Amino acid sequence: MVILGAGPAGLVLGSLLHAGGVDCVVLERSSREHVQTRARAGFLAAHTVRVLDRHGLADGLRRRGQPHGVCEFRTEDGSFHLDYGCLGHGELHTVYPQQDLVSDLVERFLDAGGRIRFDTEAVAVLDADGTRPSVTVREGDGRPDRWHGRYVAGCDGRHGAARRALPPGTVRHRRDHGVSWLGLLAEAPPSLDAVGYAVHRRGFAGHMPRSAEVTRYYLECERGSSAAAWSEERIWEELAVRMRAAEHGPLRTGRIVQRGVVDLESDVLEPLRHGSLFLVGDAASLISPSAAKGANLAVLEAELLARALLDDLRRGDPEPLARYSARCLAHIWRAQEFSLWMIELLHGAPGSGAETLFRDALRRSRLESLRTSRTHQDWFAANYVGV
Ligand code: RFL
Repeated sequence: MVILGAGPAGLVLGSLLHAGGVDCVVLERSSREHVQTRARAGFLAAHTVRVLDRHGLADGLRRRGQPHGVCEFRTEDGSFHLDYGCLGHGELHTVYPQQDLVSDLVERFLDAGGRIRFDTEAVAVLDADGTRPSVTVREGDGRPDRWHGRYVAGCDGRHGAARRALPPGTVRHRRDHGVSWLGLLAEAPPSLDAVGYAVHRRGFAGHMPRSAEVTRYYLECERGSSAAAWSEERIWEELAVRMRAAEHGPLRTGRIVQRGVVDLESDVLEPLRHGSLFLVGDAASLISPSAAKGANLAVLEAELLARALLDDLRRGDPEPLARYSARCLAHIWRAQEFSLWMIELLHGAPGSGAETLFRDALRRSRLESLRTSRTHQDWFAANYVGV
């Protein structure tokens, strides 16, 4: 089995297959240090923690992860808290930085005897429609090589080699939500005991705790903005205005250690299987970070695929593999729908015409309903923490 990519999807898949006695190798383009320090997600759904627990992969997050169950909305009509851990199915998030999860998974996999080839870029997946696919690679020193396996799992993200191997008939559902965020990582303690969503006429601002010393912030910005054009002073000023610090108390500031502009997009491929090649995680579907679902979907899909592969390879039952794509797509579309709902909740429409005013009134009504309706709150909580 050849697995492309050592992100959450590839590492969970590799661990489960290795534990099930399947010979597999993970090919990763970047260095070990790079994948173990790449800060991205932080909010793990209860289901994700259960999957990791079930397979003995949750020691680190059980020790150092923080349970989290409250979000706060700050709007032009006032502010309110949602104690979502006590609503819906009563489930919490665990806040655990993705780079820590990836570090744990790498260590666990290698300790168990698993193989990861870092600095090895997959160039092409060949013969995916047959029973002996292979992957051509470029090693760190530029040397070409080739790996063969019964199956290939493309866990190499949106721009990886797996997507390039799909036949022309593959359906690609794409949507640009027309919104961009400046994503920031600050060496600053969280300013609220909650995830903060600020809806402001200057644009959205978000506050996501990561640890006692680090906080992720988002600022809605113009499409095409350059992250470098924002000085630290301007970032903190803009965050304070949009998060209404004058009313709710000052933000705890610190050095901005990572920044980048994210265009909010959805991109789902269908089906997620082409012969002996399977797509998992961001390679299968890209989802905007508005609802914090990407890493959670990656883990869910990796477990589904691992089980299906074990059924096929160990018990000779190909049925679960045949259902893999449809099962994942059901989860993916639910997550896409909720993520879109969040985007519409948090952003006004540009301009000042009739469409803008209509969408704005709708958004305010949604927020009011979320503030006052227990049914709506339960629905939100179940979707917010679930995958
Ligand atoms: P990854 O993590 O991108 O890993 C793919 C790996 O494949 C490697 N690769 C290749 N290797 C070999 N050959 C090639 N040709 C290759 N091409 C690529 C890459 O180097 C990489 O190591 O994908 P995976 O495993 O599918 O995991 C997906 C998640 O990383 C992603 O969905 C999340 O980070 C999304 N996301 C969030 N998800 C959540 O569930 N909760 C969150 O709170 C959350 N916050 C976020 C996020 C994404 C963000 N960014 C990236 C926009 C916050 C941000 C800012």
